[in-house]
Amino acid sequence: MRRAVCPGSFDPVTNGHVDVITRAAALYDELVVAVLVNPGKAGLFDVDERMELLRRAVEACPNVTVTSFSGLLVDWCRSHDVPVIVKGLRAVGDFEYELQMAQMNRELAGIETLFVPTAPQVGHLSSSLVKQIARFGGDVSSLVPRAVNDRLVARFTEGEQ
Ligand code: COD
Repeated sequence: MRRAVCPGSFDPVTNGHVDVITRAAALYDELVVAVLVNPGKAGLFDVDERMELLRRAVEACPNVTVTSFSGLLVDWCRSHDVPVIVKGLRAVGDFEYELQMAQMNRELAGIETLFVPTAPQVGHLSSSLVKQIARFGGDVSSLVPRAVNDRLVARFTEGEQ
């Protein structure tokens, strides 16, 4: 059974994440999407809400499951017997940071990293840009799954905080 993990903050999931997850799911028997629990950084959405939005976004992929993790990613990989991390790569900025993490994760635990190059139509997307646009009333409906758009509109336009 070939297994891999797609880790991230996913605050919230964007169409860029969905593209990477969908393509990675086609390469492995089982793909786990793992949301980082970071007590030092409050996100816009809490981890349960991020996981719920992710599950809805990937419901067409039967071999994808969604979970959360805290601490070192390689410790999670070892304890769940997952030997591969999948990351999306957008631009040079991503590459420098991701290469460093990939090398470190391999040194720490022998875990390999597979990089999936972003699809051109979603290469400019990031959760932080999406939040910034939505916060000021911009339309992000073409950038995120529908449930995420609805949730962002509820948060920012309809005053739910
Ligand atoms: N197109 C393609 N890929 C994309 C896009 C897009 N438009 N947007 C995001 N991605 C990719 C990112 O490159 C990343 O691979 C993934 O999707 C998740 O992105 P984010 O922004 O939601 O998540 P990050 O980058 O904040 O997640 C960082 C981790 C949680 C993976 C990292 O901090 C981590 O592993 N933390 C655990 C602690 C640890 O082990 N640290 C030691 C590392 S050596």
